Amino acid sequence: MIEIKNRKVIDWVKECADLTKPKEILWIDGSEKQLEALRKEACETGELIKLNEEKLPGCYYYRTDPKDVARDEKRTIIATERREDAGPTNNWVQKDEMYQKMRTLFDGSMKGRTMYVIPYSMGVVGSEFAKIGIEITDSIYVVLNMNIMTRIGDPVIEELNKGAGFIKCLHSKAEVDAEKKYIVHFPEDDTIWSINSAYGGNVLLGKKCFALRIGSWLGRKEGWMAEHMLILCIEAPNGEKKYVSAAFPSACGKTNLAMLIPPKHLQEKGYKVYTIGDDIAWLRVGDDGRLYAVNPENGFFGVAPGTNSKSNNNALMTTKKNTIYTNVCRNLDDNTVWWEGLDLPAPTNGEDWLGRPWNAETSEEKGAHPNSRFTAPAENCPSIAPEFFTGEGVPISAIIFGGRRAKAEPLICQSREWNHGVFLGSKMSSETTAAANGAVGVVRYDSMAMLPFCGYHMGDYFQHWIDMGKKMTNPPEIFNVNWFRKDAEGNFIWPGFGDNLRALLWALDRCEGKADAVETPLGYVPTRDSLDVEGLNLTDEQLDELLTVDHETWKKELEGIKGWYAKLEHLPKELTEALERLEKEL
Ligand code: GTP
Ligand code: SPV
Ligand code: MN
Repeated sequence: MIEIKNRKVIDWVKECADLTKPKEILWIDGSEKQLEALRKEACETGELIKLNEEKLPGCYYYRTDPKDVARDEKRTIIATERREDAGPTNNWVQKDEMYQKMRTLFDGSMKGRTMYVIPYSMGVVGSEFAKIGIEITDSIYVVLNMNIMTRIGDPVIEELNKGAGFIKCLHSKAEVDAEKKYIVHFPEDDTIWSINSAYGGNVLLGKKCFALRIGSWLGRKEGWMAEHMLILCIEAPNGEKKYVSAAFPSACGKTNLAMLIPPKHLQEKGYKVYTIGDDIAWLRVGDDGRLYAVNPENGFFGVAPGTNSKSNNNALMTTKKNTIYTNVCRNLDDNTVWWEGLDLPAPTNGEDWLGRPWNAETSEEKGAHPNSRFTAPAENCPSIAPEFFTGEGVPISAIIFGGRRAKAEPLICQSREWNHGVFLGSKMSSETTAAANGAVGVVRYDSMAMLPFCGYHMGDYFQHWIDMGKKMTNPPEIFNVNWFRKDAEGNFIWPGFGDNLRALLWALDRCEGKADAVETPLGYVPTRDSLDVEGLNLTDEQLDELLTVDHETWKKELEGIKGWYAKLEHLPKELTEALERLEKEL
């Protein structure tokens, strides 16, 4: 490893060591030799289990504390000087008070342990979009995950030695005490402190904490956007490439859409889809007045259950090597992994996510936790786009918002223009999933899929969207989708997954003014004939249900949106006007 010369880094690392009192400090250089030693150590202590080297080379198994299986929104805090900067949707504590409380918790939290220092880059090192973070942690699991999810090693140190700024990320698993768990952001100080968790989004601080919560704060200040979005590329039969980004709440289909495999008849026509990102997008306005996006991550921390060769074969292939599996079910017969929905024989001699014996034939409970995950390098993905590796940013033609709604929201709907699109995103609601602690299946407003991730006042965030629109001469078209409409029997009406490409192609056609649409109070929805439903066996009634904006239903939805807006304290007038127009048209 090259020597770190940046004084600010050296001083900050010392400060953290003085507070947490580790027995030693290890700088992570990203070398295979060092990583391999850490994997070996984690296997010796039982923190990790090495999986079948022939079937799953370089793969490891990890189990969290049973109370530490998802993001914890109640314990996620934005600590600023003034409450109004965090806004009504974030948990807020005055920052000095929070520092004091956290210092008490961190005091000696690494006693007897090694403190790992991980310099990392979000984005391709040295690219226009890239930003640096340093995560200090006492968890080997975090080191190994950060190695997959971000770019680490000497090139990052070189940037720091040139004087690059960095986000200060301090994590300690401490005692993994659920009652003392806090994930705290100090956006005014470029600082994140997380303690008493060892689960993904709470501890891989480059991800939701930096790339979204601190990122959104910086984006507002510096004139760019940090969004909970996938990025994909659609190549038409004539070779033309178009780029789409899409914001869906947690466990609502980003990874699946980003890696989609076109249905057969579209493959035969020559359509291809490539993956650029599955969770986070950083977006900037280019010199040509278009919006450009990069994926700041280097891997995928994806939902395992439901992933199979039919729903998402690209994800499955991505996880065949150098992957860490968290809280899935283990097959003891061949030391491999399994989860609900995987199209491989379920183990009869297995171990569930809690480490208990598990037999598919007799066990009543699930083998894998519903929020069990894989951490896999993006370079493994068969559909990864070359643009992912350049870090230059791709021009976005369409932005898609979408939630998980059994009723009300149509399959796809195009906004009238940018500000109306911002309105569609702001009124997004979705059923909660296992990705966060708490009840599952409860509909809540989750504007732009950013409710848990916006690091500042949601009203100001909407204003930022409006302001970004003004900076673009050629903005993306904005759409809203819903893959999750259910019929009276509770079955999904739309086949979803690869077939979602049909809706995306309608959207891209609309961007060029090509496809037909019906105007509704919500915006433009496809005519029955303009959406490609070849081979789907949808009845006319089903198609109508997917494409109809029912006025009576939407009058009720309107009341919900009003309630949501009332909570947000202040809102751009463009949005309140859009709401009034919707009411009038209904
Ligand atoms: P995070 O990583 O939590 O941000 O989630 P994500 O948005 O990437 O979610 P993901 O793609 O992993 O999807 C989560 C769940 O949604 C899985 O159980 C999928 O099987 C299911 N899912 C994804 N796409 C579709 C779809 O088009 N239709 C239906 N019915 N289910 C889907
Ligand atoms: C999400 O919950 O949206 C995730 C997983 O992508 S985590 O990294 O835990 O936030
Ligand atoms: Mn996510």
